[in-house]
Order: sequence, then structure tokens, then C-alpha cells
Amino acid sequence: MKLMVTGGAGFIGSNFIYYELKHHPEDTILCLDKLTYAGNLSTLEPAMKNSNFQFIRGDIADREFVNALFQKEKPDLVINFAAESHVDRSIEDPGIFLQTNILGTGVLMDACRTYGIKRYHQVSTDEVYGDLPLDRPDLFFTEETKLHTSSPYSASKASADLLVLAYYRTFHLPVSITRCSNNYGPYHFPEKLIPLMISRALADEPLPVYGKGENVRDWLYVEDHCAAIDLVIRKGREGEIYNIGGHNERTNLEVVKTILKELKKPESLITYVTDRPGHDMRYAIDPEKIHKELGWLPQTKFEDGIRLTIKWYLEHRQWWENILSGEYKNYFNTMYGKRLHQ
Ligand code: NAD
Ligand code: TDX
Repeated sequence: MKLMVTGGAGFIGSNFIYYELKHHPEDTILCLDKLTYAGNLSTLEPAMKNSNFQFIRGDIADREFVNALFQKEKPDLVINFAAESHVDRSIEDPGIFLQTNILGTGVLMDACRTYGIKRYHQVSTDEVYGDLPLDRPDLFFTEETKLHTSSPYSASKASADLLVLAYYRTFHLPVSITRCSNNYGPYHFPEKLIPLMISRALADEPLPVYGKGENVRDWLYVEDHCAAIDLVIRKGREGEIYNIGGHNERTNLEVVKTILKELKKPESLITYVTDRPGHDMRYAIDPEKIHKELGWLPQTKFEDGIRLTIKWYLEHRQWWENILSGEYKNYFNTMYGKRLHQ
């Protein structure tokens, strides 16, 4: 089968590409990525050596380009990771979130309708459900929880989900959706909580914790997320939504203190800063459906996953130091500019 992985130069998409190359060496993978600030081609360097892998630079919201690509490549499965993914950026400037996350999803699905597809899979988020109160630990998001978004980012993701379900009902496009909790692990862009805190703690810089640091996230090791998506695209039912989460709830303060302890850095680095506007209090996924239907369970406990992640960041300093210095933006032109489609 030929898989088109959009957004594969980002955090989860790249981990998914490595998961697929390892577990399904018989398949071919075409990565389509615009290489925004969040896309890092050096992340895919090992994959480039694999003859089953191809990289194409392009925008999922560019209809003409996407149609031409589908006509040429005719993928069997499309897994859409491409998105603007950072909540804080969506608060600063929502426009590109609407363009990529909503319009881009529509453009991809229109191409799927025109050229045929076995499955279009939308990688969504638990943020579409809004948040849960801190004083109700008995509550969890199920697939039936109503959409109740807080940020321009989550509203754009919820809009895309509605579009995907509409294409299923009206056009019978074979679709599926997964809604996942916070991921962490290798190749996580250092603007997000965990890699930001690791890189800043290593530099003995203040660690900016929003508000009181009491907000709760349900952390999932990225490889467990990839395993779940792999199951859904191959064995999951069409037209269905599957929640993916690890029952690994931690307050932000707990996460930051764990990182400091592992790195043997003082808690005095913690600096409380003004809260994120509209900041969601707690996310917590009920993953019963994907467990019962497809047998998926997360394999990595938070204590193990955070150690693996810190080890990875210590062993791959060049990767994130190049991002912090801006050097990674030159990688495409110097290494691949002449060799790849643009
Ligand atoms: P990321 O920001 O690390 O990567 C996004 C990738 O998409 C980048 O490589 C970027 O270049 C590419 N991209 C952006 N706009 C594009 C466009 N118009 N055309 C083509 N490529 C484009 O994001 P991530 O954390 O890997 O998230 C991947 C997906 O998973 C997103 O859809 C996100 O909403 C969802 N998600 C993320 C998390 C999480 O914890 N990171 C949790 C749940 C769901
Ligand atoms: O500097 C910070 N200080 C801080 O306290 C940052 C960057 C974050 N935070 C807090 C805000 C959140 O409560 O940490 C928590 C996690 O923040 P992010 O890493 O920005 O993730 P979040 O907003 O929870 O969204 C993530 O999970 C769901 C992804 O970025 C989304 O793409 C995904 O859909």
C-alpha cells in the first residue's frame, strides 16, 4: 500500500513514519509537508535512506498542487498530521490555523474523492472537547462528549473534524478520526511544555509556568499514539472516532518538577508567569472504545517515558540546538534543495 503522510516533518508525523517503516516495510510512504517553522527535514534524514520513502514539499491547502500530486501518486491511505499545532500561536494569530487546519483538510478530502482512496484518516485532538474541572476526577472525555472548544487552535481542529464527518455522511468518503491527548517523546518541537522545559533547564534558564501550574494534561508517549493510529487506519471502522489517551494525568508543575529532578537542577528555576488566556484546566481521555474494539493499550508509563525523552534530548542536543539557533531552516536548501520536488 502507498501511504501519504501529511505533516511528516513534524513531531508526531515523523515518529509515525519511523513506526510504519519499522512495522510495515512492505508499504511505501510519501511524506507531504510544507516545512513551516515546525517542520524539520533533518528529522527525516534516516528515512531518506529508505527506498520506500519519498519526501515532497508542499501545502495541503494548495488545491492545484494537491490535485496534481494525487493524480500522479494515487495514495491508498492518507493520514493527515499537517496542522498548525501550538495553542499559544493560535491566540497570537489565528488566521493560518483556519487556512491549514480547516481549508487544508477540505482540500485533501476533495482530492481523495476525485482520485479514490481506501481511507482518509484525520489526526485530531482531545482539545476539541474543551476541558474538565479539577474537582471532578471521575469525569473523562468519551467519543460522545460534546465539542466545546476554547482556543482558535482547538476550534479549527473541531471544525476540521466536523468536515470529515460531513464528507463521510454526504459523499461516503471512507474516513476515520482519532482524538489524542498530549504527546511527548523524540522530535517534539521545543516550544511545547516538555521539550521547552528540558532545553531551558539544561541552560539554567527560568522555566515559565503559566498561572499556578495546576492545569492537568493526560500524557501519552508518542510511540503509543503511533501504534494506535496504525491500528485504526488498518482495522478501525469507517466513519468512526477513536479517543486515544494514556491515563497518565499530571499537573504541569508535577511535570516540570520531574524534569528538574531527573536533570538534577534546582526548583528555583521555576518562574510563574501570566496565565494563557482561556487556559483549559484538565484533559483526560477515556480510551475504552479503542481498547475494546482494537485491543490497543498504551505501553509506556509516564515515569519511563519521561526518562526516555530526557535521554533522547541529551543525546540529540544538535537537533534542538539547531532549532533554537534557527540553523535547521537552512537544512532543506543545503542538503535537498536541488534533489527534491518543491
Ligand atoms: P507539529 O507542529 O510538530 O508538526 C506539524 C507539521 O505539519 C510540520 O512538519 C509542518 O511543517 C506541517 N505543516 C503545517 N502546515 C502545513 C501545510 N499547510 N501543509 C503541509 N504541511 C504543513 O505538530 P504535531 O505535534 O506533530 O501534531 C501533529 C498532529 O497531531 C496535528 O494535527 C495536531 O493537531 C495533532 N495532535 C497533536 C498532539 C500533541 O500533543 N502534539 C496531541 C493531539 C493531536
Ligand atoms: O511555557 C509553557 N508553560 C506552561 O505552563 C508552555 C509552552 C506551556 N505551559 C502549559 C500550558 C498547558 O497547560 O503546559 C501545558 C501544555 O502546554 P503545550 O505544550 O503548549 O500543550 P497544550 O496546550 O496542552 O496542547 C498540546 O496538546 C494537545 C499540543 O500542543 C496540541 O497540538 C494538542 O492538540
